[in-house]
Amino acid sequence: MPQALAVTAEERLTLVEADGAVPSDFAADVRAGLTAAKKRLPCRYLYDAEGSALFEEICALPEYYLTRAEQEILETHAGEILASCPPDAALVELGSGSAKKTRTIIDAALSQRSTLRYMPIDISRSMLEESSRALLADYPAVEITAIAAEYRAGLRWLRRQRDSKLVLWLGSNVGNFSRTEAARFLRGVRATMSPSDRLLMGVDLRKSRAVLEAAYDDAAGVTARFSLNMLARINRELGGNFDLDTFAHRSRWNERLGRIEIEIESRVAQVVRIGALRLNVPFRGGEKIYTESSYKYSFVEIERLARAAGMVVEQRWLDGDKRFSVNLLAPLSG
Ligand code: AVI
Repeated sequence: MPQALAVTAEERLTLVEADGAVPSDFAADVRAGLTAAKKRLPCRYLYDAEGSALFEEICALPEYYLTRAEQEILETHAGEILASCPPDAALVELGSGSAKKTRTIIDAALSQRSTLRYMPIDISRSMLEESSRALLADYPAVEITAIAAEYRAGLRWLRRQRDSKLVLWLGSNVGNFSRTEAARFLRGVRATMSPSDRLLMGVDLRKSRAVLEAAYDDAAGVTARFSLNMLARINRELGGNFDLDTFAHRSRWNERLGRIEIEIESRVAQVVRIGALRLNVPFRGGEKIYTESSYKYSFVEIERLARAAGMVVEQRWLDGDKRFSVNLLAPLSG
């Protein structure tokens, strides 16, 4: 009797390290940011293992409605979303992280077809491996090509692929880009798309100051710990001596610019030593380090962003409270 060929999870996983990525240089960026006249630290450094775990906690906080609202939309409309894409489309996910939300889309896809190719792109190789193995264990009909890369290198890799695709960019990750950077990045995504491909983008909406400021400064203080982890990371990796009790997390809604602005404020005048950089950083009492922007969008701003990237919003879905949007973007011809 011929033996059944069991395809193992290992055989369904391909890990690609996209080449040409410019490795980010934490030490150089910390030096540049903390010696600038207006101190700043890039938000991508919030996500070491500690920060990523804290971010997962943020997503479950009562005040941080974004994750639940997006999940509600995906659960309600996944079938409809997939019906708007080519039936054989591979699923590409930008910044896949733990890929929890992706399961909703995968479930819907597998209720319409027998196999699926999933291509997560994420900077964290360990997170990619972990989430891919978890998915493979649960979905025997899924094949994964996981790309360990920064967004830009990931897009270069994607340009060389021939599969038709639905690209997922969820979690309002677009919000951590300035509006100009977001348009530039989406032009890069557009360049990987053929006419029938689609981009599904989760975007947080403009809303009241009270709701927004609570979402970024929760009562349990998890967001504050997430923010201050940036300083803890400097202590761990660069031999800094930041005393976290002398710094405070601050977040504020800037209505004119449509963004939450997150800063870390030194409560006192002090000098912090960063051993590995042979650097003393003086702080005035009340002086701030700018760490993160989280842009919010109106419908018009989303449409403008899509246009600026050579795309058009084909469909849009909202959660019941109308706080969050999931948008299906199609490439404009030409
Ligand atoms: C990852 N990103 C979309 C989050 C946001 O809402 O801007 C990051 C975050 N920062 C503080 N809380 C959440």
